[in-house]
Amino acid sequence: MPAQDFVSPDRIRAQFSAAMSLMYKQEVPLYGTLLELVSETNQQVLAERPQVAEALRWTGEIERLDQERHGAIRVGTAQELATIGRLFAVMGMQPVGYYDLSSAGVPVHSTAFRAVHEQALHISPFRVFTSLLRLELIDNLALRELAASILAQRQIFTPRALALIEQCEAHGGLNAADAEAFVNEALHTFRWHPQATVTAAQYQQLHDQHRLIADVVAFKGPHINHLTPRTLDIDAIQRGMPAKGIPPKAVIEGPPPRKQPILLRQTSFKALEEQVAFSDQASAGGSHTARFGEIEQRGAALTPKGRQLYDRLLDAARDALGEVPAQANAGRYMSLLSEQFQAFADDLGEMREQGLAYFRYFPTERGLAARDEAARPVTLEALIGAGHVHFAALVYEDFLPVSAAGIFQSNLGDEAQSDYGSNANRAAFEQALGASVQDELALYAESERRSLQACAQALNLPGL
Ligand code: OOG
Ligand code: NI
Repeated sequence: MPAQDFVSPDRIRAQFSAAMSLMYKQEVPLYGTLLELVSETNQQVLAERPQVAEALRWTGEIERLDQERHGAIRVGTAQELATIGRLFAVMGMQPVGYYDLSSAGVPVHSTAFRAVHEQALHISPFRVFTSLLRLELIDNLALRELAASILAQRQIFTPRALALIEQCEAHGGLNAADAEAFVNEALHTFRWHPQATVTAAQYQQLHDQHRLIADVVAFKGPHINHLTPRTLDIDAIQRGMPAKGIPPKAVIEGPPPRKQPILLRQTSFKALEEQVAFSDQASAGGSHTARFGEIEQRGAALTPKGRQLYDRLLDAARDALGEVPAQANAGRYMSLLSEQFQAFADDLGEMREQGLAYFRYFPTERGLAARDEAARPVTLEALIGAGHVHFAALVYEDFLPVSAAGIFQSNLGDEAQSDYGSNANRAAFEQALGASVQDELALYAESERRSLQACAQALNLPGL
């Protein structure tokens, strides 16, 4: 088949993201309510804060905002992870970053599947935080074997999905009809199955070890456990949730409120209690809490220097609090956080001068008008000073391990604290995946470099 008949992976991803949103709205109606709140809030921010709208117009994020969301799944075996990686590759999603959650008492390690080029991200920024269960961290050998044998029996992909993945790999793409079929088939892997694959007693055993183990092992597939829209004002959402009947978690994860948002702020609402039929029951007699809702606000991607500062300030706030942030200490935690982050410049110009964040650079009309003048400025600083080049923060496309741990915990219930030591094992994760994960910082640096090159070219300069 000629390659021009193939649908671009970015379009397949956009279709898949929309289909997932539709499915999750049906499965978890509160997600639909949350989408309405996010959309109202975003409209209000865009209307009331023209500088926010302006910044999003420069980067093109304004066009992707309404369809921007991430999801999360947890798989049980290396084979499942490797195949999910191939499924995501059909949609142009690659594994980026390694997250160790064991140190936070969750027996998984994870990556984010997402598009990596700014043009692809512009078409669809859909990302999926994907965790692999680490049975090797469970010290109860009998339970470990039980879990492994249950997982070995399930097939989380439909035969047609597998065939279409192979076809895509063999031919280099999918045509429109096959792409549509692929989206429908892939959805099955992510949907909720009320029939468990285990007996009520087995479920209880798995659950008693760790609620997350039951969630991964006891069902037919890795149901999507949340889908997260992007808001422009997470504090407004957090305040607005109760009035819509959505109970938020106690604290917003990530940095404190700022004029210039950095990285990622997240809040979520508690998991639903869902009816489950165990394999020794004819009808739904049990229940399981798995799925929840989450909201995110994204800001500037930080350089290694900025990230180190972020990590240091976050640690200092948590140390000063002396306990895990929760309902009872939420107010104190937020003020400690704001206090610490006084040390993090809150002005884009200063953040750039101090090398704390990544940026995208754009030629301005004035710059373009002067591109052939002999006396025009030629260095980046002079071009910015003369208004020939505009800069905007490069948006963070990834996740944060401490925040992710907080999201896991709020969903698992605070009683589920376990200790797995600190067991990062990126090599084992990559071996299971059958590929290495990309370095997110290198991706941001490349994106920034491409924007400088494009600027130089547009302004008729040899380089910047
Ligand atoms: C994933 C939790 C992490 C995030 O946004 O940080 C996450 C999970 O609960 O499976 O989604
Ligand atoms: Ni999430």
